[in-house]
Amino acid sequence: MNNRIKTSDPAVIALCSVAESEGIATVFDRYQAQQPQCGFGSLGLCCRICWKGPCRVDPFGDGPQAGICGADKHTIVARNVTRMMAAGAAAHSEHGRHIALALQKIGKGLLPAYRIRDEAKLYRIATLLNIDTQNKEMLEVAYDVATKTLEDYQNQDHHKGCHWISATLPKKRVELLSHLGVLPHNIDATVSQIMARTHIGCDAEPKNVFLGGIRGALADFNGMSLATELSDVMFGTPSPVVTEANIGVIDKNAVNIAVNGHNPMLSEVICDMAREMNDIAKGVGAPKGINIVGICCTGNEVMMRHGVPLATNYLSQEMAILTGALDAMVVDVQCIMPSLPQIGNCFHTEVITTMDENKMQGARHISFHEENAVETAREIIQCAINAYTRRDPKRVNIPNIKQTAVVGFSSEAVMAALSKIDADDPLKPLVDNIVNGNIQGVALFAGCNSTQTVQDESYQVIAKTLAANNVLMLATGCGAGAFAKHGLMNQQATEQYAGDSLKAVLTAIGQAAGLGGPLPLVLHMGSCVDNSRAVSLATALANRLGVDLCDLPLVASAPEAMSEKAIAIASWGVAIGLPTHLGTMPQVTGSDVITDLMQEGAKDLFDGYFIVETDPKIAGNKLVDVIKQKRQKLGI
Ligand code: SF4
Ligand code: MSK
Repeated sequence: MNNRIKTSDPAVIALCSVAESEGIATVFDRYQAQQPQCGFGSLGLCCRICWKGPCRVDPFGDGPQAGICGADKHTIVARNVTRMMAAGAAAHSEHGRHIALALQKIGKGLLPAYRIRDEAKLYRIATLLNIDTQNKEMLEVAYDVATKTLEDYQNQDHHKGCHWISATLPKKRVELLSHLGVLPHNIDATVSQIMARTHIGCDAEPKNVFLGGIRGALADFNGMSLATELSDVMFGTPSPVVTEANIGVIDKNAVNIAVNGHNPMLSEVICDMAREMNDIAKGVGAPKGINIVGICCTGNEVMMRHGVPLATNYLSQEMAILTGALDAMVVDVQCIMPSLPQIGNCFHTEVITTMDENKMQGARHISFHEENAVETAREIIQCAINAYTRRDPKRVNIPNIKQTAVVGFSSEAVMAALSKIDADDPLKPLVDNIVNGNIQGVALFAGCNSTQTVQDESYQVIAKTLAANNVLMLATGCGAGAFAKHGLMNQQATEQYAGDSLKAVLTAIGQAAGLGGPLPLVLHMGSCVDNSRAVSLATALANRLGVDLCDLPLVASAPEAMSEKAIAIASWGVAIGLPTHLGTMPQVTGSDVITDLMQEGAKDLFDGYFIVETDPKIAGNKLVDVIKQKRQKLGI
């Protein structure tokens, strides 16, 4: 591997050579250009909260030990990380608000492009939220579910927690969080309060600031839970589907359109319209018509619901354009590199922004609103078809690298598979196999890609360690993308890497569920907003056993955590009682008060804690040890 190109993905390595020969800078070049990165920032010791700053605290104790206002290193670090959690909560919760508002409009019959695709789930959610469904039409129930959901953005009563947290976490956990004063009552107010309390001259008690951040992280959980569940109602609850992943899914004989970002509102309609417009693409000379591929979490959304192949994950999104065969990249929100239009301009690729609050210099903007979703999707697809006619075949270079992936394991899909073994008590086979040790524990992989590590490598190393130790694995977001691209989300991987007892269980369930073989080694649970799916499953397990989440042999791992959303996810993971591994260094190590709080302090408060370990081999072993300790404590 070229040391400059920090990836384990052979397709990325191949396309970086194209970039190099064409003189195009990629994320890896910009990473190099940033070296050495600021030590103060890396430790979280730089404050830019007011214009007297920036202020920096000397980590070696020789220089200044406080900012101009007097804030010390602990306050500065606490404020910085807490604001990150608020930004993560805002991102997921804006996504959720968009979905909830759309469902409310569907309930009023105002969005003809959309419909309720999972009616049974709508009614289950109504029951969960204590909504009376007697004598109501389905659309009325949809309206009521959306309206009650939106109360989580509006409630002003501090004594009433958000509906979705109360409905989705075990009762014991909700009581603990309430007792600790970290249960959000309103997503927007929680984010706003964090911004207010971290303004200059406000909350300067580091632990108090950090616990305010934890409340923000729990607001993040609330926002993502409602986004996930209501998306299922509108677009269908995922069930297992076989597809492919990595850059080889781009097809030189088709008009290739990549959907990138997070929000499925537009990409769902693009998938529908692509089928309708296929012949137009053939008419301009693309023999295979239109080929939709996914990137990042919009990619995960359409992959798990429609089997749309995944081109790549976050860090390598530029590579899709470097194939010379991508005709359009359509982006919505979050984790979209601002470099894309520049690279698109080196080829014929149309980079199209679609959300009015998320534009990029140099991109074409086609404004998306649900009311005109069909027209917008058609305009975008036509734009891609036009671009195809400008494609230069001599510059097409698609590495033939892809892997089979079986994706779409929503918690409902997992329960459905288990019910094939025990229809009366679907959780029993899982419980029995955890108790008898065939499954030692469960690990949720979440999070991103980061240039701090070698792209996708830690995911693979940790997963192979856990698999050999009979740990059942779930994955979301760009972690799921990594596993799919590297062939760890298929049945062969189970045969190759699972420990004997895990393999036997995955085979029994897979056979019973009609997959003709074992379940994949790592179960794909969706996009990063879908981390709540794993919590639903864990809550069902905890409720079944009458214990709290922290009592179960569950761990979480974010080997390449990078975004503010990932910080928020990891923090609520800790707050709900999960030992949570970070494989990248969080920007908090400048304060021992905060690092202690994230480890020992959090353990005392939540029975969950952060494990920071950048070496994936050691991290895998540490997670296995944590699972063993949990089992011992449970007496199993
Ligand atoms: Fe400096 Fe205080 Fe202003 Fe931060 S808030 S920049 S530490 S003066
Ligand atoms: S896209 S937040 S890099 S998972 Fe969900 Fe991937 Fe992380 Fe963005």
